[in-house]
Amino acid sequence: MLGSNLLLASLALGLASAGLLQEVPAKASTGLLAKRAGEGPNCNGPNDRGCWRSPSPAEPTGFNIDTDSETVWPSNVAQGQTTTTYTLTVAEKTLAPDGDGKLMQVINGVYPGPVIEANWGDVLVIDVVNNLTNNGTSMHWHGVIQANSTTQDGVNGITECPIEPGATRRYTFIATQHGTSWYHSHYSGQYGDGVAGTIKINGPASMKYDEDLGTFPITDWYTDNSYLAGFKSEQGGPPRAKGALINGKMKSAPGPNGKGAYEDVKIEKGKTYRLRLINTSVDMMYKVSLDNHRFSVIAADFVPIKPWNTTWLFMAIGQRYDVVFTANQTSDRYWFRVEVPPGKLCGNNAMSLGAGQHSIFAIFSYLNAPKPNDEPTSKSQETYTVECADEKGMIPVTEKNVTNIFDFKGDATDKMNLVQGTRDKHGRRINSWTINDKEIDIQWENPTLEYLLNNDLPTIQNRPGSNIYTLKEANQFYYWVIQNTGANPHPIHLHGHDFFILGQQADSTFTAAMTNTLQFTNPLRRDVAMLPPKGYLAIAIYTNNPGVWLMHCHIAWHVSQGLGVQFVERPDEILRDQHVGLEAMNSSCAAWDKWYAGTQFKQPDSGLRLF
Ligand SMILES: [Cu+2]
Repeated sequence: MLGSNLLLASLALGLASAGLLQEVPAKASTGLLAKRAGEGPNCNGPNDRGCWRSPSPAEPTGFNIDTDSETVWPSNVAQGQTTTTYTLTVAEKTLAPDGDGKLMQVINGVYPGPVIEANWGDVLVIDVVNNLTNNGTSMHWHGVIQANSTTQDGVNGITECPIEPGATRRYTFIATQHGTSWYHSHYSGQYGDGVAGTIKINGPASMKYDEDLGTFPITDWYTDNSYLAGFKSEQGGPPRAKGALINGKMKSAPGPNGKGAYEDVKIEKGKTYRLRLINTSVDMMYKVSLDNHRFSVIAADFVPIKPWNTTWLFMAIGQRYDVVFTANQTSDRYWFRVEVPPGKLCGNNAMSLGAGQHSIFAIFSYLNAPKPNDEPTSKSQETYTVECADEKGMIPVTEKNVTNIFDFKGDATDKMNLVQGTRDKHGRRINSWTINDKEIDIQWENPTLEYLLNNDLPTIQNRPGSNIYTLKEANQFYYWVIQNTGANPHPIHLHGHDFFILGQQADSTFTAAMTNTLQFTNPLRRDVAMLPPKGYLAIAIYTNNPGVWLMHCHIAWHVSQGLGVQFVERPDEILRDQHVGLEAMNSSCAAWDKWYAGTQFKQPDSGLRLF
């Protein structure tokens, strides 16, 4: 087991002052909530969600929605920091979330796994126990930037060896950001089979609300287990999902013949609610809405934004949106709708096949609705633009500008050319994906951090399947254009950072002459963005967090088939400044090697997630 009281103590000591990361050069905060009244200790409440901790002699500026949570967070005991502990036990179990029994791999016997809840700045100590029979595991905390704690990122083959059956690994990290996210296995098919749960970090918000309804994950649901679905995807294209689970529930069809049950959320007329939407799918993007109600979006992934209003909201895999809405309609029951935009390679779902087909549903029910047991009769009030593309126009609360010195060369220093191939590493004819002609193909038992620990980075850098890009310089912007040569849109996810989205354009090949079309002034930051079909995604990464960070497509089949790269950021500093060191790396890898030598179940793919 990694971690100890000693490590935890040194971790707390190391955090005596707030803010560990180099701040992005930024303008002064926008002062969205500069004038607020009635602040007191623990000032967050229905009358003031912008406040988190009032100014005091010990904390002259306090903590609020204008605080740049990428660089500053409440971080010692005097500021209310506590240690929050969870144990997550992964095991096989047959569950029937849609009414049909299916052998799953789940956490603590339930799906979704337990909500990990903490306050902004808390230390999270999470023990992951592997009680599976024939599989390792490895737990990733999606969107958590792991400030100076790349060792805790939970990616087998990159930051750790997998946890073998019977073993426990302790993850220790700080909730430096606030908002909504999820955690999931990065090993084999486990996340599609149920090894996933949600994360709720309490903190300030850019808009008032009365009550927090909590996390609301949406995931595609298959008859096949993940291994089989992934295999079919590789051989012949992605299989059709039978539906989608909303907060772990679904009903196969409206009316008396449907199996399973809808998620049914109770709300009270006149109240304003915060709802934390998360797309936890393996192969599906959605448009979501709540009939007759309007959403104000207040956060994109872990980044607070100025309230952005909509009725339909696009959600890529891995993305989160915190939304606020008011129960201001006739007391009744209303459909919450989830649809896959048809004809755009956004996913293939039997419950959402386009116009005239019924949606994937949950129910929001007013407490005094006249027919509390009937299914809603509400209708969608608006249509949506049919596209598989991110929403546009969201503005981060904390303004950060990207230095505009981007001189696009179009070579491997700033371009990633994505091509769909037809061979895997064994030469079999299948779907595969290359970036600059290479598929990622990590080795579970030889994580990149182990090479660093053993002072042998060149070996892993030169290994073709490692797909490593080295970001040497500290506190600089690195610019990347990901160019999509194919018709499939891809949700691109970065570990260790929120990237800046400089541009996204379908059906377009980026050239140096187009640099002046990019947005450098306070662009949206987040950890998942869509790469449009036959187009490009231009991003900037600010190197303020030494570590080894995976960037990959969050369609599980695609990362399985090679769609990923690793950034090795500031390699000389990675081992120096970690909160939790690598003392246990060699022993935990030795334990994995011993178990793996005796199992017949070997790594069949890129090693990342599927299958
Ligand atoms: Cu993809």
